[in-house]
This record gives sequence, C-alpha cells and structure tokens, in this order.
Amino acid sequence: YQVKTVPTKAFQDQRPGTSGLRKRVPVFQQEHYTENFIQSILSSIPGGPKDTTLVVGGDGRYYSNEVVQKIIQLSAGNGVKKLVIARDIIFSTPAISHEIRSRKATGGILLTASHNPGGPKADFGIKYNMDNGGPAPEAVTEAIFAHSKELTEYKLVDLPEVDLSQLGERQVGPISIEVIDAVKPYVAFLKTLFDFDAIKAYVHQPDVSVLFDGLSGVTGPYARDIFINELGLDESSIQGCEPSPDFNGGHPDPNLTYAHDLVKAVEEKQITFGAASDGDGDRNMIYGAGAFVTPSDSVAIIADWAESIPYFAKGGVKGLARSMPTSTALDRVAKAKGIEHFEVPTGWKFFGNLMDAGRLSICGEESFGTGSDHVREKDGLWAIVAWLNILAAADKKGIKGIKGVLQDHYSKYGRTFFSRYDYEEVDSDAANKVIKELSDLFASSDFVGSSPTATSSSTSFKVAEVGNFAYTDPIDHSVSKNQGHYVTFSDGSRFVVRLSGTGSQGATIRLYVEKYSQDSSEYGRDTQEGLKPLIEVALKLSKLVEQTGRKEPTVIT
Ligand code: VG1
Ligand code: CO
Repeated sequence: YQVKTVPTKAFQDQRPGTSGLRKRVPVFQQEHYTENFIQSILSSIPGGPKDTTLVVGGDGRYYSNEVVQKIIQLSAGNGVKKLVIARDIIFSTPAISHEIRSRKATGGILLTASHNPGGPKADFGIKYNMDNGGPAPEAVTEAIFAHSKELTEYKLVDLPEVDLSQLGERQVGPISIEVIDAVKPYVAFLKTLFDFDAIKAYVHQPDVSVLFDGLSGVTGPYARDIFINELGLDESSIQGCEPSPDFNGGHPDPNLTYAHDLVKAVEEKQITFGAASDGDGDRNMIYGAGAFVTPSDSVAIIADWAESIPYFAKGGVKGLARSMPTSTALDRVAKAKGIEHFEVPTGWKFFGNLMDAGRLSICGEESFGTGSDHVREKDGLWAIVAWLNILAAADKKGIKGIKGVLQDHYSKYGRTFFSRYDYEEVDSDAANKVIKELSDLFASSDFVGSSPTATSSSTSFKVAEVGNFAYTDPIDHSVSKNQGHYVTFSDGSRFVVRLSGTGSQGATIRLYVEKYSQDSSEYGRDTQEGLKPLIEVALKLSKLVEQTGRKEPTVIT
C-alpha cells in the first residue's frame, strides 16, 4: 500500500459548535470538505494519530457510509492502528462513549447531527471524542478549527470499500478494522447500573404500561434489546425502532412538538410510562398520560431518588451539575442533600472534567439531556431506565406513577416553571442585534434595580442581577466566555438569551424563562400561563420581535 498526499484548499467554516461540526449534507459533499475536516481531527489528536485506536459510529443518517469509508482511508493514511466500527454504523452516542472507555481507546469519531433531520438536503455532523469518552474540550475543538483553516493537504491510502455489515476483525491494507455488535455491550453495562429485577416486576404490573419511541433513530435496536428481550415486554411497547437514514422523514427530537406520535399514542391509550429518544440516542423525553416531565425537573428528581439506583447506592453521589439555562430545580436538591453542585455552559463537554475529577455524578440540560458519570455523554436510554427504576422504587412507597413522583417532588421542594422558546433560522444580523440590545441594556447604570412591567398583567419584576455568563473550569481553569445573557429578578425568576451553536443554517435564538413557586395552589398550573408575564418582559427588553420580525417562536419546549 502507498500513502497518498492529496493537495487541498482550506475551508474557513469548519469551526465545531456546541457538539461538533454540523452542516447540510451538500456542504459535506463538496470536494475535499469532509476529508479536510477528518484530517483536521486526526492532526489534532493529542499525541498525534499514529498507532491510535479510534471508535467510529453514529446515528446512521444519510451520507454516513460515504464518510466512514473516507475515515478508513484517511486513518490508514495517518498511521491509525485500528478502527472499531459499529455494524452498519448504528452506534448511539452514549454507547460510543462507553466503548471508548471500556476499550481504553484513543478516542472516537461520531457521525451525527443529533436531533436534526437527515437526508440528502438535511443535516450531517462529525464530532471527536477524547479517551475519557467525552466530547473534545474547547482547546481541542479550537485546534481542529485552526488546522482546518490552514490545511494544504491530507493523507490517505486508497482502499476498497469495507463491508460494514459483517462482524469481526480484518486487516485492510495498513489498518485493522473491527466491526462490532454495538448494542450488546451497552445493554449489558446498563444492567450493571440499575435494578432490572425491580423494573421488570414494576412494568409487568397490570396497571402499568410502557411505550418507547425511537423516532426512527439509532436507539431502535438498543430499545428492542432492553424492553423486549430483557424486560419481556410486548412488541407493542416500542415504536419507531427501525433506524432510518432520514428518520422516516421526521424530526428525531424528543419533545412535545416533534414526538407527537408518542404523545398522541400515550394519551389515546392512557399509557402510564411513555418515553422517546433523539436521532443519536443521547436525549430523552419522559411522558406519561397527563404527565410531562420537564428535563430540568427530570435531573432534579433523578438526583433526589439516586439511592434507589444501585450504581449510586454503591458509589454514592459525588456532585450534581446543570447547564446554565437549565432550571435551578437541581440546585435545591443539592442543597437539601448537602452535595456540591455546579453551573456550566451549554454543552456536555463542560461536564467531563468534573466527572473525571470525581466531583460529579448526575447532571442535565434543559434540552432533554440527562446523564451521569457512567459515560461521558448524556444518555437517553439511561435516563429512561433510571426513571423506570425510580418509579419501581416509588411504587413500593405508595407513590404512584410519574404524576405521583412529580407531586411528591413539588411538595418537598416547590415547583420550578420552565420553558424555552426557539426562533430558528433567523437572519444572523438580526440575532446579533438582539444580543447587542441586551449587552447595551446591561451596560446602562440604572438597569439593575429597575422594574420592567408586563403590560398585559401589570406584573413587574425587579432586576437583581445581569450578566453574560462566563465559566472557569474548576479542574483545568480554562475560561469560556460569552455563554449567554441572563437577567435574574428579585423573586428568583430569570430569563436567558443565547444563540444556538448547533444550527446548520442562519441563527437560532433561544430564550429560556424560569419561575419558582412554593405556593401549592400554583403547582397544577399550566406552564405557559404561569410564565406569560416573564416572557413578555424578556421579549420587551431584548426587542426580539422588532429585531427579527418573528411574532412567534418556531418551537416551544
Ligand atoms: C443544543 C442544546 C444543548 C445541547 C446541544 C447538543 O445546543 O441547547 O443543551 O448540549 O444542543 O445536543 P445549542 O448550542 O444549539 O443550544 V445533541 O443531542 O445535539 O448532541
Ligand atoms: Co443528540
């Protein structure tokens, strides 16, 4: 075999965002574009690519096979020793994280655009994970970006297409390719974390029913193994469990808008436990008949019930964390239990250092991401099984179903109302103006202490604190600035505005609002009603509607 050096021209738009590089498929299909980015990743591996072992897989979306074949050729050209690839590339993000860790691999390349639609005109994504199984920290993603801007050539070995449907290890030119069953080891691992016997007994109770929706993403085969093979549930307890390159034409995002098939089925059949996961398997939604669990509540409740989960009962809960826009429900659990807790910027890469240092066990994001230090990614099926484990334990205490657990939590801690408004594909200049509007406001000397009013209800809020969130990592002391503008009011409510780092077209503005209540007469209230005055104030202060021309958000979660 012979290593070929291919001259190329650098692209200037390959900066990884919140979770890797995400672009439309035609962008990745440009000549050299994908090769350049893979070369930039390989060149940025700490210690270099030579003699490394990399785990490769993804959600199986459109264009995955083409990209894996390129990864094989470039890896061979860069002296990578071995690639561990999932059969048919179907490898959930948390399962890749686990595989990297259990094999002590050098890292992994993940091919996914998560919850974004797939197909010839839709999204593709590439991201690099480190030897701890977690997303590359900013120092590495910035190194990848720096390489990509200056690249003049890449190295490959011309190799025949590798058949990824056949399990087993083979030598392909200079590189070893091992195609693995990516489902079995992950499910076996989950079984060591949870009380599967208790869960099995719980889900077979006559008044308990389960419905999981894989949204045609990567989790289908995993869910089949867990719900059908391990828990012995009927075939009718899973849907959307055939992975599809375009997610069956859908939007594989587990929220009330995009998982409507699940929501509808749960309500129609009065299913007690419904759940869904996103395209690459790291997000989750928990939804039982008449009971939706917000992701911010979900992580707080998992933390509160941690002792019922064998993994935490054995190892203890070392610390808790949430991303900045996530509601403060988790903080109250941390305080009550006397556990250290952290607020980090948006994106799972910020949890890794704390976990590696043994200071963080359970964490979550408002964006339907929940997880623990069992891996270094958020983990949809983990969260879903955690909830089943908690429901089984709660049931023994006479607390019935999702609703019972929520009510019990609110009565102990109060209720945090939370909502996120997304304005997608907004003109970038307009989006920047919204941020600038807030920056200017924060800079004015009389804003803190002022009392903006929501005219429709004449509710006013006194501004207590404002800022553009910055984070200093407690472990490596790296600083991440510009992570979102927040306004906290004197009653503890707040709103946050930030620009998405995962979009592939235009800008997405995210507005997060939160209000805390200890008034039990409010606990049953509709979230949107309860938050209305706050949203009005946030829109007024940011001039969002004027600047963007958007009267309504694209999605409300
Ligand atoms: C979004 C979410 C963030 C999440 C990220 C990746 O990022 O807000 O919480 O970590 O997606 O999730 P942004 O920058 O668009 O707000 V996933 O499931 O794409 O890996
Ligand atoms: Co995802």
